Amino acid sequence: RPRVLSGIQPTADSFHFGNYLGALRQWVALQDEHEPFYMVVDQHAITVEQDPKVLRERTYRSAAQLLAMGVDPARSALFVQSHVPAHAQLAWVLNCITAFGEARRMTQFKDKSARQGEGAASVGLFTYPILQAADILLYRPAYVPVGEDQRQHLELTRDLAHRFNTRFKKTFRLPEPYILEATAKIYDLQNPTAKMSKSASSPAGIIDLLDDPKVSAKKIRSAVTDSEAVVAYDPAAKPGVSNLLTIFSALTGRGPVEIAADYEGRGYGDLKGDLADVVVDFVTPLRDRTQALLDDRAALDAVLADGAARAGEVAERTLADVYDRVGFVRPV
Ligand code: AQP
Repeated sequence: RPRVLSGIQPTADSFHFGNYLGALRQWVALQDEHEPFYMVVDQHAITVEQDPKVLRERTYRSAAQLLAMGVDPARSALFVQSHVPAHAQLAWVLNCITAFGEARRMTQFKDKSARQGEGAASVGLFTYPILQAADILLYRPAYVPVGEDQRQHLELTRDLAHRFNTRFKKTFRLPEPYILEATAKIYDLQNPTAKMSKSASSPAGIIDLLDDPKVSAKKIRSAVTDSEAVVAYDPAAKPGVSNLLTIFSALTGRGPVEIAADYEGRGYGDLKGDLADVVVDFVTPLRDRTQALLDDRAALDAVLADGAARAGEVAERTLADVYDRVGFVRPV
């Protein structure tokens, strides 16, 4: 079975619909035919300041949400990044084969550092894509399921893998991004040309999976649309309505154009009301399952320990090859 790998940051109390539809849903779907490694990337989280107590809690909440949405520890190694030291170790080697200018071109760094002023951004935020390359390459995966915003980082990962393979010896597999076109980018409800984002969206623009379902329903009913009052799927001309149709489609398995046709001669209010019901039906059991999982920390710890042991075994082997190939003396 081909391997897949992906990660998510524990930087919020809840994942949002962008995370879920852009990436996490694919994590669950890929389990049948693949060998997955899925991780909560706490080391990425600290590239911006975190409260230690909150970070620890969010790491558990992240793991619980993943299990609640269907990540199955029998088929997937689910682990916390800092539990597998090989990630940081390989990142150092990759740092040393990355050109400064190459790292500088990463648009996510430009966006995120611009918010705090480039001079104040951490060096960790700057080298984040290189740690991400290490996360991926250690497992030699075929695919990396992510949202569109990660495409550039995946390109860097492939460049670094190719460079290492040519400079030393073939060690890494060049991974392919696994990005589903229809849900590659979910937009902010209040600003439907910007991505739904933990750090950039206003609370009204983002639907959290663990929000009170009544609050999520209200946010959908207040989503920004346009003044045309015609329900149609046209992302360029009607980004707000199309985003709602994309979410509706992803949760029901019906096409966005087909859904739009149901609303012929009706207004946006009807579409929003029905979508709100669909979202409430989806998040209500997910919330309950997450809470039940969070109530048994020992069981969560056990899942994560098992995942780290399985991941660590694979990662250590790759790291040993890398250390050997760059010329490090083997410890006796
Ligand atoms: N709006 C989105 N549409 C589709 N996919 C998305 N992803 C994030 N936002 C959207 C995907 O979610 C996965 C987890 O990403 P992450 O842990 O790196 O989270 P993130 O990028 O920090 O999440 P945000 O909300 O985008 O936070 P900001 O804006 O603060 O960085 C990834 O696969 C990502 O593509």
